[in-house]
Amino acid sequence: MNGMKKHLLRATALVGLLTAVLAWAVYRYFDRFVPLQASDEGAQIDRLLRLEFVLIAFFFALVVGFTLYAVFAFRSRPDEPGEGAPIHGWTPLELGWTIIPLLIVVWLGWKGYQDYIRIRPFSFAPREGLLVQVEAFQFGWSFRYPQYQVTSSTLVLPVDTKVRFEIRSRDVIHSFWVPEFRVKEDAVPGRVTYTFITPKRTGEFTVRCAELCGAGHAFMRAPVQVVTQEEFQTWVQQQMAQNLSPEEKGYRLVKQFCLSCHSLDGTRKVGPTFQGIFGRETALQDGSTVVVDEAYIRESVRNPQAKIVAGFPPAMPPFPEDRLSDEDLDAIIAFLKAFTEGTFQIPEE
Ligand code: HEC
Ligand SMILES: [Cu+2]
Repeated sequence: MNGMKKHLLRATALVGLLTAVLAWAVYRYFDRFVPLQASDEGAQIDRLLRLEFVLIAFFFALVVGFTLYAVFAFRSRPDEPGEGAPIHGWTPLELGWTIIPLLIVVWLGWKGYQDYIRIRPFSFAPREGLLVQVEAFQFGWSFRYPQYQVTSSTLVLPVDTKVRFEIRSRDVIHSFWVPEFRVKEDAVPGRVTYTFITPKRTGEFTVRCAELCGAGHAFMRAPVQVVTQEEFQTWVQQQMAQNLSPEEKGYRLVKQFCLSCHSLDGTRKVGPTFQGIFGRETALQDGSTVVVDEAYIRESVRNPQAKIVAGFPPAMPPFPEDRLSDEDLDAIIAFLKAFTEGTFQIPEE
């Protein structure tokens, strides 16, 4: 029995040593075996994965350590007769190696579940942060930012901002996956799935489809750019400007530059109202009249003193090109025309 104890001690020491070396290697080299970690959610997932690898290292060492030890310590020697005494069941050991792994697996399942609901809450999903609607199709991706009415084929995200993704599919099942963010979520036709990602470093990544969806599956990629929050705002503004119709753009400019003196609802302010302005006949101070057309508006903006409306002070400042480009002026004219004709609805704000 004394010999048995000695063997057990030595084998246990070997298992301990192997576990320590492997666990050290897991921590030391983990980063080399996974993609760059670029989101807060990814940090949680990596922590759990590392813990699992350490447990795996232990069980690997347990099996391999005892086996190796037995192979060397109990190898057959020339002077030894036949086999040793047979060993039959040992209930405490069998119960032990059933119950302990069971507890470990349940514990890991519980930890995984906690991380899962922290990353992707089931109910009362918070709507704070940025919302991005992802649409998957054979074979590509489209990203819509409903808060800004912007649609893009590149996924641009501000760093350190919690982003809620609403994921849809136009045709078959796809799966939204950016390996650096770790999180993955299926795009299922007829359903809206969702997930959350908080990018934590700027850089360029790639969205991949992680569900075999047809011949072009391998090419179903889209660029991801994580940028600073200021860069994101600039990008959104640019996209919004590109998306606006001339009338919308004109309306914004008028709101910005003109509505302090002109009204849209017929009210008389410092200057005449813009209500019904296009094509209206205006009486001028010098007794003549003029019909408001493009040329007249252009002149009124660039050189307001040229013609003064009767009954109003010559109080309008000129808007030279460095304040209002020709393009801006065209947009203003387009707006005033559409507004007069009733084809432009003032957006509610
Ligand atoms: C500081 C006040 C002020 C601002 C700002 C201003 N205007 Fe005026 N505007 C006037 C006044 C006063 C008149 C009437 C006297 C005149 O004709 O100069 C006028 C007249 C006009 C007229 C002629 C109206 C008519 O009934 O014939 C047009 C067109 C016009 N403005 C366009 C604009 C546009 C477009 C902007 C913005 C880019 C603008 N104004 C900004 C004060 C202003
Ligand atoms: Cu796909």
